[in-house]
Amino acid sequence: MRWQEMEYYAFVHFSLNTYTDQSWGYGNEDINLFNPQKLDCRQWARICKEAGMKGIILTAKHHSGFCLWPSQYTEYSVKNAPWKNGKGDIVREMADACKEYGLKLGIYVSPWDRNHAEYGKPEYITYFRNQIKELLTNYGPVFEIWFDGANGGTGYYGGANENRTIDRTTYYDWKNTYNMIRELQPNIVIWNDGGDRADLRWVGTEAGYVGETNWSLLNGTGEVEWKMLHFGLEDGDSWVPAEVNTSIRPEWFYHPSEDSKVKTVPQLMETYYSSIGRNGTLLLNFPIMPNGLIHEADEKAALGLATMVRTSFAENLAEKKKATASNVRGEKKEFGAANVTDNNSDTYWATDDNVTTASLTIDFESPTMFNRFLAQEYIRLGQRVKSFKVEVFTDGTWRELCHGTTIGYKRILRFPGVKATKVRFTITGSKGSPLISNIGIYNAPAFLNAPAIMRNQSGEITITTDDVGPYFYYTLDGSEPTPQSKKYTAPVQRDGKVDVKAIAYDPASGKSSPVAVENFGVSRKDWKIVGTDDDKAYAILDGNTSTAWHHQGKDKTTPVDLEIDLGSEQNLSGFRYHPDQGMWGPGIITHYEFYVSPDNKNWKLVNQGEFSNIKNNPLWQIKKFTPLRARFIRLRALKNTEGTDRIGYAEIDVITD
Ligand code: FUL
Repeated sequence: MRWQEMEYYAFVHFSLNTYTDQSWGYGNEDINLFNPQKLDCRQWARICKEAGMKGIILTAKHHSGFCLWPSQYTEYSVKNAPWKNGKGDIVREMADACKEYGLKLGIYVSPWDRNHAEYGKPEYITYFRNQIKELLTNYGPVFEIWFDGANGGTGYYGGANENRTIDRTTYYDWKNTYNMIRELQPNIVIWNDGGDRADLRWVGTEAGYVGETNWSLLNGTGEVEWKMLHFGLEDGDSWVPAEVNTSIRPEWFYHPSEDSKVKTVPQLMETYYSSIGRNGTLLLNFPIMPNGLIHEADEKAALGLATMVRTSFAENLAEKKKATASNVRGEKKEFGAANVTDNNSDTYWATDDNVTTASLTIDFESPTMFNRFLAQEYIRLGQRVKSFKVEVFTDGTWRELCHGTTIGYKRILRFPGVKATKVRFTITGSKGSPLISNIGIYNAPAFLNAPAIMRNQSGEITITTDDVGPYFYYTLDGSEPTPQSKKYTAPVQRDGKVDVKAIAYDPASGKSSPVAVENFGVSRKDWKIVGTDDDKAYAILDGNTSTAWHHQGKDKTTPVDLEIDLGSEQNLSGFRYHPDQGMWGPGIITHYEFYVSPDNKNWKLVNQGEFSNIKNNPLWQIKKFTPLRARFIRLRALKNTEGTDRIGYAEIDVITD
C-alpha cells in the first residue's frame, strides 16, 4: 500500500555511458571521462518534487559495472574518477537531496556487470551481494530496489572481452539475496524482471502503458508470459502489482540528438492515463546530461504534466454528493454508499457476501458537466472487480457513458464532456463482494490543440486530437468552422479535391482550438506503389502521418527510389513529403530529386534540392515545379539524416493545379 500510494516517481539514468553516447556501456569505458562539472542532485530532487513525484530511483550501477558510489569492492567507481578528485559519492548526494525534498530513495543495481572479471562465476554473486549490502546499509531507508532483466552477453569482463551467458533461473540465487535485502530493509519493495518472483512486475513494454485490464496478481511460481506481465492474472495466487517504466525521451541515457525528442505534455498525459489510470504506478525516467543536470526541456515537460494533472483532478464533483446503493453490506452505515464520496480512503462501500453485481448512484441535484470518471477499490482486502459500467441520467433517461474491466487501486476513464444530473456506477462482475473506497468525477480542461485531419486512400476523412474530451466541428467549403458548423461524429467520405477546416471545442469551457486546415488533392484511390509487394508500403498513402514505411535501395546504397503510378495522367505542379515521426531510425530524407514520367520509361527531372531543417522540424515538405502532365512519379532520396540507405516516409502526395 505504501508503495502503491506513491503512484508516481522518477528514474534517473546517469553513468559512464552518459559520456560515450551509449545505451549500454561495454565495461571498459575510461573512468577519466566521468567528471560532471555541475552535478547537482538537488536540482534533480527539486524537479521531481515540483513534478509531483514521491521518490527517485538512481542507477547506482548500470550494466557497464561502473559504480556511482565509492564501493570498497571494485576499482571501477567514482572513487577513481576525476570528479571531486575521487572523493565524490552520488548515491550519498542523492540520498541527502531526497531527504531535503521529502522524497524516497530507490536504487537500480544491475545484476549484469560487464566490467567484472568474475561475472558468470559463483564469486560474482558474493561481490553482487556485497554491493547490495553497501547500498542498503549506508544510505538510509530505500523504498525500492530495481534488478534489471538484461543479463549476460558480451562484455569486457576484466579484460577477457568475451561472451558470457548465465542461467537466469539459477545463477543469482535470488531467494537468498531477497532474504538478505528484506533483513536490511524490511520496508523495501523488490522489482525483478528476470529472477524469482519479486514484489513488483514489469508491464512488458517500456513505451509507457499497461493493459486496460490489469490484475495486481500473478502466480508465485512458474514462467510469466508477456500477457501476464501486461494484464496480470485474474486467478493469480500472489500480489505482484504493475509498475510502468518509461523515459521522458526515447532512450534511458542522455543523447544530445534527442533534445528535440522530449515527450510533449499531451503524450505524457496519455502515459499518465495509461499507467496510473490503469491500476499501475508510473516510473518516469530523466536522463542526466554530461554536466550532471536534467535538461531544461525535460523539466518543462514534467512540470507541464504536473500542472495538467493538478488542474484535471482539482475538484471532485462527486465529493459529498448524495450517494445511494442497490445493496449495502448488512445495511450498515460503516459499509454505506456515502463512503465513496467522503474523501477518506480508509472507508468503503461494500455489498453482502453473495452480491457481486450492484450499483451506486451519485446525485448532483443539478446538471453538471464532466469528462473523467475515477474509481478505487479498497485493495487492502484484495482486487475484486472484473467489470463495470458508468451511466448518466440526462433528459429523463439513463444511457451508458462508458465501461471498463478491472479497477484495482485506481482506474480512470475518459470520455467527451457530458452534462447530467445523476451518475450510476454499476459493477457488472466481481470475484467477491466489491469494496469501493472512492469515486471521483472530474471536468478536466482540454488541451485544445488544433485537431489532425486525415484522409485515407479510399477517401475517408477522419478528425482526431491528442485528448479525449473535445468535440469537433468542421467545414468542407473553405469557410471558418465554429461551434455552429457541422459536428463530427463519424468519418466523412469525400474524394477528390476538398478543403477541410476543423476545430476542437471544449463543451465545458466553451473554448475552441485554433483552426486546422487540410487541402486534399486528387483522389488517390488508384495509386500503386511500383516495384514492391509489401502491403505495409501503403502506410505512406493512408493519410496518417504517424504511420510510416521504410525501404532500402536495391543495392543497399543510396540513392533510393520510390515510384508511384497515379493510375492516370494528372496536371502535376508539385509534391509533398511527410517524414516518419518515429523515435527510432526515421530515415528522414534531406536531399532529393523528383522525376515524373508519362509511361514509366521516359523520366524527366522536375525538381531537386534539400529539405532544410527537416531533422529538427519533421513536418510536411512542399515543393512546386512548372506544371506538366504525367502519370508516374519518382522521389529519389540522395541522403537521409542518418547517412544510411534505409529511407522512411510517413506520407507522399502530389499537388495538382
Ligand atoms: C532496460 C535496460 O537495459 C536499460 O538500459 C534501462 O536501464 C531500462 C530501465 O531497463 O532493460
